[in-house]
Amino acid sequence: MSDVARLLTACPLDCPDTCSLEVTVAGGRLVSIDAGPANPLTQGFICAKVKQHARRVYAPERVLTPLVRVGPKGSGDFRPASWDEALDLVAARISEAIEADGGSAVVPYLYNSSAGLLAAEGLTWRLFDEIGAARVLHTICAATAGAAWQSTFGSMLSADPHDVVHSRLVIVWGANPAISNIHFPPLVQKARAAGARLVVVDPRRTAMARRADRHLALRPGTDVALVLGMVRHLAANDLVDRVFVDLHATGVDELIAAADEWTLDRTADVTGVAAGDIEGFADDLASIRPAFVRIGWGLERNRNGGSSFRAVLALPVLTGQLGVLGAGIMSSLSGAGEFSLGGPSQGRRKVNMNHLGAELPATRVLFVQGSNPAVTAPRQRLVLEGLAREDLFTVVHDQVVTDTALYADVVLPATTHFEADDLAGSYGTFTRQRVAAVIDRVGESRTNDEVGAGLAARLGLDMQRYDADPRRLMREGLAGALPPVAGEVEVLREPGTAVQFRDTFPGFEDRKARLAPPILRERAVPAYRELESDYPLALITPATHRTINSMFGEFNAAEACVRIHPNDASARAVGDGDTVRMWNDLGSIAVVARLDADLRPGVVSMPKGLWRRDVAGGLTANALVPDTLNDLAGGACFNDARVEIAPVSG
Ligand SMILES: Nc1nc2c(c(=O)[nH]1)N[C@H]1C(S)=C(S)[C@@H](COP(=O)(O)OP(=O)(O)OC[C@H]3O[C@@H](n4cnc5c(=O)[nH]c(N)nc54)[C@H](O)[C@@H]3O)O[C@H]1N2
Ligand SMILES: Nc1nc2c(c(=O)[nH]1)N[C@H]1C(S)=C(S)[C@@H](COP(=O)(O)OP(=O)(O)OC[C@H]3O[C@@H](n4cnc5c(=O)[nH]c(N)nc54)[C@H](O)[C@@H]3O)O[C@H]1N2
Ligand SMILES: [Mo]
Repeated sequence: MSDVARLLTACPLDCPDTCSLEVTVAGGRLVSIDAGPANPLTQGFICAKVKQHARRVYAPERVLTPLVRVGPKGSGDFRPASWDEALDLVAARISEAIEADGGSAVVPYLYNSSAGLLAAEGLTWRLFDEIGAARVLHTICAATAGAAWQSTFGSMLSADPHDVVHSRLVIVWGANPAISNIHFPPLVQKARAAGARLVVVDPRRTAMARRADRHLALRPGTDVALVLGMVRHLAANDLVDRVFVDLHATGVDELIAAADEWTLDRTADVTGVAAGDIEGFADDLASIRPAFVRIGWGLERNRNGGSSFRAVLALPVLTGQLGVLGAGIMSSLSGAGEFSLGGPSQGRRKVNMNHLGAELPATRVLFVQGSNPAVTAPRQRLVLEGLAREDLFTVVHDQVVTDTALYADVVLPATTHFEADDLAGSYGTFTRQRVAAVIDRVGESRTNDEVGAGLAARLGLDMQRYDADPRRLMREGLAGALPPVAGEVEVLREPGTAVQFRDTFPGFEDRKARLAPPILRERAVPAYRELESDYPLALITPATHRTINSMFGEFNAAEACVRIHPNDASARAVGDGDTVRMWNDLGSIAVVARLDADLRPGVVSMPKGLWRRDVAGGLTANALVPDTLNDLAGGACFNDARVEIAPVSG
């Protein structure tokens, strides 16, 4: 058939892999999505979610025209409106709010975690910046990891995932790549086939942990204690690489002094990991070379997140496990490519994303773009109460009617990345790719930049700065450099050329790693804080293979269940498949229990990204998650939720 085309593009969703895509379009409709050839990491296969992405493009939940609320907040009762009517209304409400209470009464909750660079950093940012709106701090994910890295290594690049094949000791720490970074495990397999040992540090027996030579199933939030125990063991047994640290690090003695109280017994007691495993792991790290550490985001999401992340970064430094191919620390790779559309200046009022619920009472206009805080933010009940307030004017720009959009006064239809040109940066590969419009706009959807421009015109801003043409924005962001063309990849660093302490060094004048910079909340050196709680079970909420955060939840939700270790279940007379009540002081939810011996006792787990309709009663795990902040950069404490569980009688 002549109207069938195979077209090349890239996936900008919030995932490290950044797959190249080859899509089939027939009669103007997207019919299938496969792996494209360009990105060397992602050749051959893509995830099951994006395979089905066409279902979201044409979903019944898709927003096709602007919508204006006619029913009560939360009801989803809207009438269609023209773009002119909708944008006039939004601009008028923004102007009124600024006149009455100043710019800080307007809160632009722009996250765009799953969008390209133009959508995420473009004209809506510029708009809210120029009108002096509040500044929403992106603290919900990776802020802590980023600050920990910056303070230890400055601008030094992450290790390249491809280089893991040269490693003899692979350490996967607080990451679940079999689900959240699916092209990484095959590379680890290659290393293992060549004889590498695999160590996994995770409270759950993940798919990788099951295959590992050593699995340290620590208690959530205790990574810093584990590291300090290892540091003490290394120092006591003369296993610190003194030649390496003398050349390449500062703060070594402070860190070792801080570890002094962390005997193996105490470390085992706090972390729940056997002393022999702690010692054995430390000995491996000191002797098996080269070692590659893939550090994830699981360990930042608790009160000790900054300390833990900083502590883990110090281990390869202390043991001199850097400087050769196959050694290194892989975290976010996003530092490699220059791209800037100016970025926001300092807004008047700063709003930590994790505090959305608490900040809503002082907000008159909430503008949500590329985020779904009704289900992804902590303290869900407080967020929903705030969103239900009649005198809050809420605008949601999204592709589908999300749980957040149900509370909007105005919903604006957004393009998917199959409908607009953009650029895909990457935090898991050293690449930049073109995102290409491969189908026509569905409904009347508009890009984030077009919405920014539409509002700028109505708010009387200088329209020279609001040209939403993607090619022009690409040129501006790339400072004149040519953007990659569709189907080709711009490789920012070739594999084997970003070896830390050989090709890329800490971005400080002395080019040394800083193991004790004074940036943590309480002390310069990483410190462990206990969590006081009357509730005995630690609830964690990791990613699942079915959704990206809450995206695809409209048709592909994970089962709304709580996983619990059989011992914890039997102590509570809970059987597999029983409906249970799970509660703490913040709320109570009813879910099905699944017995799961892969969890460590004392830890229960629920999927992140569920929609409200998936759970009876309409509250998800985030109804039990506190909005406390961790010890670095105001990061989230999702995994500091503590709960109790009981069968629902009758
Ligand atoms: N399929 C899929 N892929 C995704 C996503 C998704 O939703 N679905 N989300 C994307 C996003 S936004 C992100 S940020 C990344 C996140 O990707 P990952 O870094 O893999 O993050 P998580 O799934 O949050 O947690 C990873 C692991 O940390 C463990 N963990 C929890 N608490 C602790 C702790 O205190 N210490 C240690 N050592 N481990 C702990 C969990 O059991 C889990 O197995 O994945 C991205 N990729
Ligand atoms: N309990 C618990 N909660 C968590 C986490 C956890 O571990 N536990 N993880 C946290 C993490 S890691 C993250 S990153 C956050 C993510 O939190 P959110 O950013 O709220 O994540 P998503 O649910 O992916 O929402 C993104 C929305 O953007 C829309 N969208 C995609 N592309 C575009 C576009 O181009 N334009 C517009 N206007 N909209 C677009 C999608 O349809 C989707 O509704 O969630 C956090 N929430
Ligand atoms: Mo994230």
